[in-house]
Amino acid sequence: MTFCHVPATPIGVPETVKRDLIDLAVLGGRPEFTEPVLVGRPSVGDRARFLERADRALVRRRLSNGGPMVREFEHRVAGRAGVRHCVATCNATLALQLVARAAGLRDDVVMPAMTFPATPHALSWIGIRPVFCDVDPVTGNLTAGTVRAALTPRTSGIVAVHLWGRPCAVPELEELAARRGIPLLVDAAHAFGVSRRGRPVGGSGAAEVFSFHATKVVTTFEGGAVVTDDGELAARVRAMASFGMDSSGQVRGPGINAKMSEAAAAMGLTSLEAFDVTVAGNLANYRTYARELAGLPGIRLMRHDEDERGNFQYVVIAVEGGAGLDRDTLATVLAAENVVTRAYFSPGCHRLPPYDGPGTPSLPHTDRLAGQVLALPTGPDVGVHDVRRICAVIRLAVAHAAALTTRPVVAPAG
Ligand code: T4K
Repeated sequence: MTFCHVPATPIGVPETVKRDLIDLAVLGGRPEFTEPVLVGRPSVGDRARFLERADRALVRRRLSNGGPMVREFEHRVAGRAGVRHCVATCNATLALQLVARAAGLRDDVVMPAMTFPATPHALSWIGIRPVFCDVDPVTGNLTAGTVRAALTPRTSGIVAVHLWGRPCAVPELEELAARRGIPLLVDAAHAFGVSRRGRPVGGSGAAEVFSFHATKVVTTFEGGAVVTDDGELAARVRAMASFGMDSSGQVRGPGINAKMSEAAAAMGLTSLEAFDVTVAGNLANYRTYARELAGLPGIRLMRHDEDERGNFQYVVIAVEGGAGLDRDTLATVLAAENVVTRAYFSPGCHRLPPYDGPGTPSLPHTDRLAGQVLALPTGPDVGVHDVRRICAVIRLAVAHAAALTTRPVVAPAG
């Protein structure tokens, strides 16, 4: 197998130990890593297997429109998600649009602002108004309570998000949606392969949507999927994803082109084969971060609950007041060491155009968290040894927080 974790630190290379403030690259020291260590590295699996599959598509000259590899990928995704139906798409943004239309959403839809802009953009692009709700101050996930506070007489649905792949409060949200008589859709872009109390992400609400973007735990280069137990909804989504045509090729209604290609499915099947290895590596990294950052003042790791089986593709910390330095300063310190982080998700979507304006709701928990969160490198190219070195830099930065916030810290170019 060639899809084991390939850490940035080659075996045998001695660990750099930064001890003093002046060792930090942001103040002129040598960068901890010679090559960038990144958030979001793709899990491509066994490249030979991918090339073999891609070649098969070329030989059979079946490149798109529901080819055999797309069908196999859908079957495997449905199996992992424990649902009856999966419609693979060219990305998750279009999948969200398709399922929103297929489920009859219109007017106002409640969703968290603590998410990637794709969640609101997908809906607002098709004329639906995102109404943002706040989130739990600790987990960053929406709750039935925060949704309830944002409902309007025009609310036609709820779009929940499993933020960073940790399942949100689905049973409470399902109950709320049922009581209001509106559909619950779930943006599960981060949560492929995740389960809570044995219930896999995928079968909640009317439908859930996965992303298989390059940065996700399973990738199809670009890709997504709608998963559901509702056969009629799945058939509507499938038709809409192919110009409104049913399986006989007759146009039955509105549609667009959101199909997944065979090349994408070839990647997806190969990446899926690596899923368990990828998650095992991510879990080892997550546990190392948890151990190495434990007790560090003001650095709070976003934890997975004991009853969850995560995919651990996002390791996120909140840089709180006790750290003595803010998130952006820490990100700059890390960037100078060649540690590339991402402020997922900052600012909250309610602060972004076109949503920011006179009617922007006050979402204090979202605003606070958005100013604190930082996604740290993990994934197939990052090993526990790299994580230990990253954590050593974080510890040093926190230990010298006062000096770092008074001295000029220069952001590295690029
Ligand atoms: N809903 C939610 C909650 C989402 O988070 C997303 C997407 C969606 C819906 C929509 O899904 P899709 O329509 O995309 O299927 C990335 C992704 O582009 C985006 O898919 C993802 N969420 C979001 C959280 O992250 P950026 O702008 O942060 O990506 P970028 O280019 O800055 O790359 C991030 C890191 O990944 C860097 O360290 C570089 C590394 N990378 C990236 C790519 C593309 C690689 O190593 N290789 C690569 O090929 O948005």
